[in-house]
Amino acid sequence: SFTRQSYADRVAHFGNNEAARLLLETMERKETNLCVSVDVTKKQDLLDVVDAVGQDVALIKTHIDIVEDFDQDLIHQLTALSKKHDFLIFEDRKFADIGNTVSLQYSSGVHKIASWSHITNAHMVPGRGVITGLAKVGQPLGRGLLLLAEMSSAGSLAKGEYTKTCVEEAFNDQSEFVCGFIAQSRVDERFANVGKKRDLLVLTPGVGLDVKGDALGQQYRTPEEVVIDGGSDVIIVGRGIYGALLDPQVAEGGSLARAKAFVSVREQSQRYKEEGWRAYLKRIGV
Ligand code: 5IU
Repeated sequence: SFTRQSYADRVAHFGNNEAARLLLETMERKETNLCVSVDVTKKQDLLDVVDAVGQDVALIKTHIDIVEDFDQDLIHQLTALSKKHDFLIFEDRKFADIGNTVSLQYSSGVHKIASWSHITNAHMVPGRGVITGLAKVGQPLGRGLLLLAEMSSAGSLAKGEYTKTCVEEAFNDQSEFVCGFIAQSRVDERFANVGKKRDLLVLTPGVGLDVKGDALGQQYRTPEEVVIDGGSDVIIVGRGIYGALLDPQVAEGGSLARAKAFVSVREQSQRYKEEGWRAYLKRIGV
């Protein structure tokens, strides 16, 4: 099973996918399987959180379309931070249209996602054209695609036959542009018989140590549950790390309150980094 192997040993399994190789190499080099998801709506907050957690992560996940004061300089600065701290960028765009449309959404518009995001993701609702449409743009740039095989939210429809088809499409993607899944479990092992099995990454959101969920259907599990029991390769953590920044006192602009919030952000990102890595070492038997 690939989950018993080290990240370093799995690099060679992704000969046709530069983004996956870079991610695994970064995880090994920095000893972290943490991806921080930064869902904030102001450019400076995004950059400040990324700078604060950068040293602890292998990957930063963005929702670039929620940033109110987005401009090209944000991409410039985000890219500079990814070099400074040695991490990759994952725009959580969740493409879900016909191939022709997603290729335009990926390459063009205000955000030009393919030009700066190493990894993005897609729903399989449209059928396999969504993969070929995105591959046309992303593959020449060395990008990688994750299929949304399962979701962390209550009542998700991504289950059963739907999840199985995602695994089938990933195994059958000859181009190997698909490098893994967003999922809550080792879906490639659960459905190992649906195609020609190859190594794929599993990245898992819905990770938190202190609370069980939020008021809008999010459900959290711990890094141990996700990495050891679930066999996931990357933990994706959002508010569990930058939550202190959402305190109304910080929003009101007190610089002392903001400085204190960033102390908490740093502490939490170190905490999740350590928990995730410890779980991984236990899994591979080190
Ligand atoms: N996200 C999920 N669950 C999913 C998928 C994506 O939470 O199944 I697919 C996103 C939503 C948010 C981040 O950007 O991951 C989780 O943030 P919190 O850790 O703050 O809940």
